[in-house]
Amino acid sequence: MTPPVVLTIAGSDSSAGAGAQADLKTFTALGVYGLTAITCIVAETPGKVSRIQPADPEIVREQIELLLKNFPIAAIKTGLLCNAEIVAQVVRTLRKVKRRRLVVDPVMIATSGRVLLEPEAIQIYQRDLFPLATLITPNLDEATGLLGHPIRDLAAMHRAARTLATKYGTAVLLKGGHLRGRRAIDVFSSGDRTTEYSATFLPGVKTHGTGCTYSAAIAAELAKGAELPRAIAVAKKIVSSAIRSHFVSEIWTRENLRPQPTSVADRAKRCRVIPNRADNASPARTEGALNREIHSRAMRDPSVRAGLVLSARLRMTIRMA
Ligand code: PXL
Repeated sequence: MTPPVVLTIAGSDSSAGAGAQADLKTFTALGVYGLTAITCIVAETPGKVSRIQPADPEIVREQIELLLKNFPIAAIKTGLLCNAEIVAQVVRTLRKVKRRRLVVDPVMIATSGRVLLEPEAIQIYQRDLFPLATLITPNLDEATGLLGHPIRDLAAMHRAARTLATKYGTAVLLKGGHLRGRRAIDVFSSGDRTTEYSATFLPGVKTHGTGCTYSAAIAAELAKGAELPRAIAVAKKIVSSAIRSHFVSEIWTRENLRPQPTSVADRAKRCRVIPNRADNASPARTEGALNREIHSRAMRDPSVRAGLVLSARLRMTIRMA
């Protein structure tokens, strides 16, 4: 059986945590085949955009049209579209798509706070792109920009999601991660219904590319035939697990850069893996079991696997130095 095909129209993130790279990793993890139409090249590290080079709008159009003609694309997502000309070109090509399943992530502001879209481009989003979408996925900053007033609590999120759904004639998933409560709650509105999607908020994790991963996962699930509410529920779980695993991955990297590991109990405490009684009986086994536990946990998550490769490379470099 061939896997469903999903297209992302997005920017390239050199640090590969966001943008088309994050989308592709998510598609692969969810068992769909990912295609890309690149809109711009962003030189950046997590949290710091250095430079953005837009692609020629014509090459953006050509990538999309070529892919639409040659692949059975089951769902599409848009990420960073960079400027007004590219947004307009994307709208023109997407209007021609029949039976469109389109997730629009209105990437307007980077996590670092950098504004990524000019006002003219935002106007085209609102007038032309949003009405073509199956779902739009603004975060609180983006929704605040679209509505012109701040959204301070959950009740205001419900009102904002409903208003945006009516205003643009599309379903809305308003992401509330930025509210900084004990739960990370998102509000879905499709005009007639409003649903909350909730997960534990993990403070202190530096996130980069979670919005991209979230919308890519929704598009992947839609391509597999899921209805919107189910696609969002699956995607929310994946993003939360990626954020949790990222935490494990950071510890893993730190631990493996240590020249002399400390005691097993100490290591276990730091790794938040409590050795079981049988392991306690034999320190040598505990060390190995602990490593295997951390490793197998991390290896279950593809984004963490990338972190592990990086940590292995760092170790090699340190040994060679
Ligand atoms: O996370 C937003 C985002 C999306 N796409 C690209 C980016 C960024 C953030 O910097 O670089 C390409």
